[in-house]
Amino acid sequence: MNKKILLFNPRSSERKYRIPNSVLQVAASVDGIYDWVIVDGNREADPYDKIQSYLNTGKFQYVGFTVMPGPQLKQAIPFAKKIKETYPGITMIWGGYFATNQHKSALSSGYVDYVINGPGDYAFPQLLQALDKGEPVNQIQNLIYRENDTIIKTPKAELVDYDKLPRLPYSKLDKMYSLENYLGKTYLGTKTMAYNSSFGCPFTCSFCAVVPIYEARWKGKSAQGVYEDVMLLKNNWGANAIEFYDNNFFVSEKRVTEFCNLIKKHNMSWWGEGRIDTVHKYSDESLALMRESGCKMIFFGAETGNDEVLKKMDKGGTQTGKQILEFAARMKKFDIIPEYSFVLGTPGDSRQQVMKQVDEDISFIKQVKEVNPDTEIIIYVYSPVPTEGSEMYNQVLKSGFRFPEKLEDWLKNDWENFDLRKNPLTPWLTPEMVDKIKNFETVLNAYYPTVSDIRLKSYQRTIIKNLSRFRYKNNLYQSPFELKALHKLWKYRQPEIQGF
Ligand code: B12
Ligand code: SF4
Repeated sequence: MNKKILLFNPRSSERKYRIPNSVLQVAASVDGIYDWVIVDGNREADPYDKIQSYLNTGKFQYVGFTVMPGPQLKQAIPFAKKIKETYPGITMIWGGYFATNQHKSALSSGYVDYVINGPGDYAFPQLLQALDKGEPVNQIQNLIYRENDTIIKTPKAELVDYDKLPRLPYSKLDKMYSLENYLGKTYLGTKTMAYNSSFGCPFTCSFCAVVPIYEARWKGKSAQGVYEDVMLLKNNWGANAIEFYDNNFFVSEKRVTEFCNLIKKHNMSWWGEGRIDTVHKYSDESLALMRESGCKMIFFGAETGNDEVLKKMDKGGTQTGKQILEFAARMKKFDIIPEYSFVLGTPGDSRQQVMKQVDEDISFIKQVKEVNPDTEIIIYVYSPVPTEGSEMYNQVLKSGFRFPEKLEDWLKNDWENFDLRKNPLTPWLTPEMVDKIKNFETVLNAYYPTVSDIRLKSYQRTIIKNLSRFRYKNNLYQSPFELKALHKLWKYRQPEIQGF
C-alpha cells in the first residue's frame, strides 16, 4: 500500500463546482487495493502546491490526470511537465476525452507515460498491477503508450457493466473536499448533484468526440442502481436535484421510465442529455411521467435545420428540420424545456455556401423560438474532432486543417477558443462569419436570457430584452456593444462554458 496514487482534476470551472466524477470513478477502481488521494483543481487556490505537498512525502508512485479539451489544459500541461521534471520517478497516466483523442501529442510530450483509451475502470488497476510487478502491459485493453517512436494502441475492451462496478467512494471524497460544497445551487435545485449513469452512445455523429472512443456502443446502469446512488446522495448530503452527465441518458425508454417511477415520490428535479429523434419516439405517457418525476429540462443536439447538413453530420438519419420544430412544440405540452444546441459553421464547398448556411441556421433558430419560446438555445461553432473516416472529417482535412502536434501548442489562445467551440481555426470560416455567429448569439442571449442563469434578476432580464428587441426583430446583429457590455457587467453565464 505504499505506492500511492494521486488523481488530479484540473480546474474547469470558475464558480460552480461539480463532483469530479471522472477521477472519482477511477479512484473507485483501485479503492481497497491502493491508497489514493484526489486533488481537485476547482477547489484549490493553488493546486500545484497541494500536489507538491503530497508528492514530497515520497510515498506516491502514480499520478493520474483527467483531461478534457479547453480550460483544463491550462493546468494539466504545465503541471504534468513540472511533476515529471521534479519527480522523474513518477509514472504519469492521463485519461479523459482530450487525452484519448489527442493521445499523439500527449505521448510525444515526453511527460505523459500512458493514456487510457476510454473507460479506465479495468485498464487503470491492471496497468498499475503490471507496472508494480514489472510485467508487460501490451495485454491490457484500452491502453495507449509509446515504445520508442511507435505509438501502441491495445485493443478496445467490451463496454463495462456499470452495475458490476464498485459504488463511487463519496465518503472518502467528502473527507478531502466537503461533498456538500459539490452540491451546487442551479436552476434545478439548491443542492444539485452531477451524476453519470452510462458509457458511450449508440450513434456516430461525425462531429462528436464520443464516437472515436466508444465506436457506437452504449451501456447503462440499471434504473435501480441509479436510484440507489441518487438516494445515497439525497439521504446523506441532502441532494435535491440531478444533472445527468451521460452523453445520451435517454437511449432506453424502459430504463428512463423505470427510473422515473422510482424517483417520482422523492421530489428531485433533474436534467439530462438526449437526442431529439430518440425522445420524440417516447410515448406521451412516458414524457408526462418524466415531468412528474422532476425532469425540467433536456439538452438536445439539434445541430441545424438543414436536412442535407444533418445527413452529412451522420446524425443517424432520422432527425430532420421539421422534426426539430415539431418536437420543440411537443415538449411545450409537457412543460419540459428543450435545450437545443446548434453547430454553426460546418464546412461547405464554397465561402458563399458556408455563409448561406450560417444565415439559414440563424433564421431556423428564430423559427424554433417562435414555435416554443421557452426553448433554450446553445450555439457552438463547429470544431473538428478526429473521427477518422467520417465524410465531414475528410472534408476538414481536405481544407488544410491540422491539429497541433505539440502538447504546449494547445495552450495558445487560439486553440483554447477552438476547444470552447467559440472560435475555431477552421480555414473555411472567415472572421466575418465568426463575427456574425457571435453577434447573433449575443443578441439572442439578450432577447432570450437563459433560465439557467439563476443570478440574473427579473428586472435585468426585462431591461436587456427590451434593449435587444429592435435588433432581434429586424435581424440587426452587427456590433451589439451595448448588449455585450451588459452581459459583462452582469456576468451573464453561458451554460455551455460554465456548466449547464
Ligand atoms: C462534466 C463535464 C464538463 C464539466 C467539467 C468536468 C470536470 N472534470 O470538472 C464542465 C461543464 C465544466 C465541462 C465543460 C466543457 N466540456 Co465537458 N463534459 C463533461 C461531461 C458531460 C461529463 C464528464 C464526466 O464526468 N463523465 C463521467 C466520467 C465517469 O466519465 P469519463 O470522464 O469519461 O471518465 C472515464 C474515462 O474517460 C476514463 N478517464 C477519465 N479521466 C481519467 C483519468 C485517469 C487517470 C484514468 C486512468 C482514466 C480516466 O476513465 C473514467 C472511468 O471510466 C462530458 C461528457 C461525458 N458524458 O463524459 C463532457 C465532455 C468531456 N466535455 C466536452 C467539452 C468539449 C467541454 C468544453 C471544452 C466545451 C464545451 N463547450 O462543452 C467545456 C470546457 C469548459 C471548461 N470550463 O472546462 C466534450 C469533449 C469533446 C472533445 N472534443 O474531446 C465532452 C465529451 C462532451 C461532448 N460530448 O462533446 N464539461
Ligand atoms: S448523439 Fe450526441 S453523443 Fe451520440 S454521437 Fe451524436 S452528438 Fe455524440
